[in-house]
Amino acid sequence: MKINSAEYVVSSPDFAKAPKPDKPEIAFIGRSNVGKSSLINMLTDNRKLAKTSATPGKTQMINHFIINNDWYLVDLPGYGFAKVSQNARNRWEQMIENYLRKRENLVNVFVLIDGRHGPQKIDIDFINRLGKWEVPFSLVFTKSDKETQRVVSKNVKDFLEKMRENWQFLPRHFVTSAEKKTGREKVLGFIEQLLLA
Ligand SMILES: Nc1nc2c(ncn2[C@@H]2O[C@H](COP(=O)(O)OP(=O)(O)O)[C@@H](O)[C@H]2O)c(=O)[nH]1
Ligand SMILES: [Mg+2]
Repeated sequence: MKINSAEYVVSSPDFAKAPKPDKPEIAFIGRSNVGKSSLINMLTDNRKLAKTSATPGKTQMINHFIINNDWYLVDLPGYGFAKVSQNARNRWEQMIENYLRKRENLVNVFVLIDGRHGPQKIDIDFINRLGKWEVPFSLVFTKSDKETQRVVSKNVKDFLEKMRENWQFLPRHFVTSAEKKTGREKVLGFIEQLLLA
């Protein structure tokens, strides 16, 4: 897919206040600092679209961008930021669960996983909840330039192995680097397929 335009639309505190669901929507989520903003900027070829933040966990809104005047790209607030209160965490849970379960134009969620590490419980738990809610998702292993290919491949393999404990079918997965633009064509090609389906 060629990206002709990418524009910020709005930030919403909950799904009910998000834009009218009149276009297909692809969302991105993951642990704080996993490289979500960097990936969105890399995919859209826009260095400032999703603000790459040095203070993780700060943006607690559902952020809508419109791509090619045709579909919405959604940047969801990250999970697993240690310094937020239980209260803020509960609010996040509620907002995310509502959005993921009720957003009628949601086509797919990309769950970002830090490719430098082995499987983390927090990511597996989140994915298992997606399963319970029957939300379609794929995996993106980020920051692949920060480790050797061998280590990243092992991390991916171990993650998928871990998923097998709960899942009969494994999701599509991609390996990316925002730094090196690795995986850009594959992810965009997959989004194109999703939008055609
Ligand atoms: N080397 C490298 N660093 C990355 C990559 N993606 C993100 N980062 C860095 O990781 C940190 C967190 O990235 P950010 O996109 O803000 O993460 P977010 O909190 O998930 O939105 C920043 O310092 C980024 O520069 C990548 O693919 N390669
Ligand atoms: Mg971010």
